[in-house]
Amino acid sequence: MELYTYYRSTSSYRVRIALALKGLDFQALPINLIAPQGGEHRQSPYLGINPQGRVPALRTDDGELLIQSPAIIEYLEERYPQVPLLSRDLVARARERGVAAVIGCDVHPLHNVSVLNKLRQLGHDEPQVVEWIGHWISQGLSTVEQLIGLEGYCFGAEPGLADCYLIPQLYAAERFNISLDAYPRIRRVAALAATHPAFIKTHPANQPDTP
Ligand SMILES: N[C@@H](CCC(=O)N[C@@H](CS)C(=O)NCC(=O)O)C(=O)O
Repeated sequence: MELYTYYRSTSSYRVRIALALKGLDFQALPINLIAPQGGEHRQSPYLGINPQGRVPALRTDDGELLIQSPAIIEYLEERYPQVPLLSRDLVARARERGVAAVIGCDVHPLHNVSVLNKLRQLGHDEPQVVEWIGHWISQGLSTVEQLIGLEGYCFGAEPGLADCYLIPQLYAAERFNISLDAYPRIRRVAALAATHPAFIKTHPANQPDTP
């Protein structure tokens, strides 16, 4: 498989974690979102891969191109069920997907590169942009703190879908200097992930395009 990725893209990071947890090999094809001549994601040939101009995109073993991290992760879960990311229990699965959706639908889209650039274009200065980011990430983490379990990863002894979303979001929180002091459960999950080979391998500091 080939993954179009950018080292600090949290959506790409989610897919990298899912692949690594499942023990699946892939070739990383870096797409530079902040290239000086304009992001590679907004230019040919990448627009031929993903007309939305965003990462990640996955080329499967069968040569099919997939976009959108939730769809890619669901594909991996269904195609390679051996190491499941979701519980068997229907209600538990819905809760795990709920945490993923808080982050993937309600937090990350609000601090995406293009959204922040639009705020700047509309005249918001950097302190306002920073306040915007902090507000939405803190609100999302506060929600997640109340949804996840009291021990282990988000939902138990093994990492799963919710962890694929949470750990990249924590990387973004750190980038934007957002304190995790108020979230002891989340800090516990972060500490566990920091020692897990799949999370170490997929961390933005360890990618082929890490500067
Ligand atoms: N919902 C999409 C979001 C993808 C996305 O927004 N990716 C970001 C990087 S994390 C991106 O490519 N941003 C480029 C831009 O906003 O111009 C997914 O989960 O794959």
